[in-house]
Amino acid sequence: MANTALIIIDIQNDFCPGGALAVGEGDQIVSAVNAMQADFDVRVLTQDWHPSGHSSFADNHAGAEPYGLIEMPYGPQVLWPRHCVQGSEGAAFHRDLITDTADLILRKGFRAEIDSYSAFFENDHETPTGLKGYLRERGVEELVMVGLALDFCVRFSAVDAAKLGFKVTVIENACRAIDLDGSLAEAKADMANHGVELING
Ligand code: VGL
Ligand code: ZN
Repeated sequence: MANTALIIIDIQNDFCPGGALAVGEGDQIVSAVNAMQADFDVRVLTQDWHPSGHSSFADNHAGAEPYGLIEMPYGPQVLWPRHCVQGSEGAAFHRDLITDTADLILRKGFRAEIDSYSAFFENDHETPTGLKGYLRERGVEELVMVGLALDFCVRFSAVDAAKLGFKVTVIENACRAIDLDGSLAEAKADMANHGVELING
């Protein structure tokens, strides 16, 4: 699949059982994701990668609790437990994930003042990560996405990609969701509205 890239989102220890922001069964997608990798010519891994003072961490806001909302200059932001701190074991990829054959590892969320769910734009929906240019320069037109979490980083990556004109398919059984206050249903509707195909692979 020469013009198709596999985008593997945030399969990191902190999003797996035992991690700081564990997604239920997050580790159970690893073998399915590994099995898919050889079918793609272009393989991109993303890595949530926050400095210690990151504004999405509840403990950087006096009196705030994880999973609350705050207003940021770019809009509402969920406050998360401290996770995926740059260089920490929690930020490392799950140990069984095949990473050696990745063409690109894209890190995101590295600016303290802004979160970045999407692999394409930070949460202001404006600041680019550079991934669009990378894929376009390599002639990629179609994307298959898998990873964590379906209702946050996979959702926003898929919707942004569709808006940019890529044909996007999300493999639901190779994703797991956080499902915070109806976020999974909202994510599915948002993806469908933007022409993202959600299928079981
Ligand atoms: C994610 C919340 C905070 C994700 C990252 O990878 O879905 N969710 N940071
Ligand atoms: Zn994060």
